[in-house]
Amino acid sequence: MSSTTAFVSIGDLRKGHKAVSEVIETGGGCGTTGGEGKASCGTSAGPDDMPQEIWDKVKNHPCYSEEAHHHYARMHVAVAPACNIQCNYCNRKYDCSNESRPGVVSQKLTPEQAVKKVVAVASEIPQMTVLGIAGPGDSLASPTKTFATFKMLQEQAPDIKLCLSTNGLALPALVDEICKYNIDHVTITINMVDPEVGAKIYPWIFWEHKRVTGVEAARILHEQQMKGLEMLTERGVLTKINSVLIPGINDEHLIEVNREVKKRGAFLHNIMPLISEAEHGTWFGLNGQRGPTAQELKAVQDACMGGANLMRHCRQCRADAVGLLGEDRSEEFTLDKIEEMEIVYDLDKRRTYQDKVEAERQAQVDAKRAALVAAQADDGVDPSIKVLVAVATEGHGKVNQHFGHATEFQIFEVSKAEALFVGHRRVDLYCQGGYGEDEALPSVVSAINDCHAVLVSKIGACPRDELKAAGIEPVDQYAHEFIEKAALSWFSDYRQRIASGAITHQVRGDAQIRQGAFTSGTEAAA
Ligand code: CLF
Ligand code: SF4
Repeated sequence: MSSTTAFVSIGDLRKGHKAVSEVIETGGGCGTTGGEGKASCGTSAGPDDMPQEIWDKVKNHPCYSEEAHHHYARMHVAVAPACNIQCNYCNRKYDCSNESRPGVVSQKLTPEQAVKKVVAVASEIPQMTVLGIAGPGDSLASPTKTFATFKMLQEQAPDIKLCLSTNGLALPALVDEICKYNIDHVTITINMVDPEVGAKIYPWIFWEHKRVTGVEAARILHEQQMKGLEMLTERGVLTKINSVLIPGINDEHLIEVNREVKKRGAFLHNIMPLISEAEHGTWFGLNGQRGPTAQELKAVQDACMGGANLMRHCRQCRADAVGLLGEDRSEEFTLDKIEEMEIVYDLDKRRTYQDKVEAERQAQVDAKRAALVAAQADDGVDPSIKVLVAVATEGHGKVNQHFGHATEFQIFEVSKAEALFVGHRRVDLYCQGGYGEDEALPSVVSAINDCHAVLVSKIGACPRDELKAAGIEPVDQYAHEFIEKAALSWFSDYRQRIASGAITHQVRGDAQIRQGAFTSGTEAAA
């Protein structure tokens, strides 16, 4: 750590510690400024919670702002094929698990093809505000391709924020290059701060032209990750840490990881579930290493509360994902389709559209505030009651999806004090070809069986009955309303029913599902 630099997280700023601007001043370097004052980040923070300069960087980044992810899209371009380490959850057939999900193979692009694709997407999807390079290998193991792409984009699409994800091994040597291209957002995958733990995750790294194995490999990787994080913090780059939760290997250890990355100025910590199936062919998959349940994931995330701020809305995107988090429109933008498109990059049109998005977002914030005021009225019911609510949504922050069309539910923890996004649960599609798929229903119910209610725009009689039988209330009366408002309104109604004696509050059990989708793979290592 530089002797002139104090590392602080945004959470520290709220408590009155040094602001990012001070860190930048003492550490020198390029980039951004921060400011004094209260700041937090958390996934749901808003403009009142952080310095304006930081809010400007995160407000339309769907990963760095939970609120933004309802409205703004990101895209990845797969220009970085190589990797310089081996993770036991990667079998080099799938996209990089720094930022991906299994079972998909990216169309690899040259930097020129990538830039063409970004401009095409930006002209079709004006709310696409962030371009990330996240594989399919490691973005910094192919620095020439990665930075050539960023350089061209900076010139051709200057309003798009640039973002990259890396395992961190090559990071310290490339931090200055990152700053040169105004890359404001960097993700480092950090699964351990103890090389003994690391040796169970990384069999080898490729370092200084040699393959290094075991604890020594993990030690070098750890040192490079910490150094890279410190250097980014010194320069005011917002750095998010992704950690893969591997039960029995780093579950408890991630609390220490959270503490160490907070000390070094990490902006967000995103703890993601490992999925490790034998058919993926990874070392973990073939050796019986399981992924965490939703409950295990939430328990580790909850144990980290109060440390580095947590991101809980990650969708583990593939390395060529396009669209809102949780949706993938990459099939609409394959190279042959782009060739046939008439591409006009109209900055004014993009700005006009984004102004409308901001108006909608403000309406959502206002609706939530009003609902919170109503929820806080004294009703004589235990004020500490907290419940989980599942929500079917297609975006725009609204309850706007049919139960049968949902492939995931957003989960909100609702109390008198807040409606807090705490994760999402992937489910099998219930409605297929216009008919309910009864075989899918038990798995959907079990995925949300720790929730008291499911908010949907519409639901058929059969799933309605099944949900009720499982003790989950199907609710369609808030169709097309903003999610937090709907969740808080339902909760107020729920409390009134308790107050009137119509129902009694029940504590619900755990969801018995594996959470998320995660392994990956990639191209050959260097
Ligand atoms: Fe991509 Fe990552 Fe940038 Fe986002 S994804 S490089 S920070 S623009 Fe986001 Fe996707 Fe999760 Fe990554 S949801 S996998 S955290
Ligand atoms: Fe690990 Fe595979 Fe990503 Fe390389 S490409 S960092 S081996 S997951």
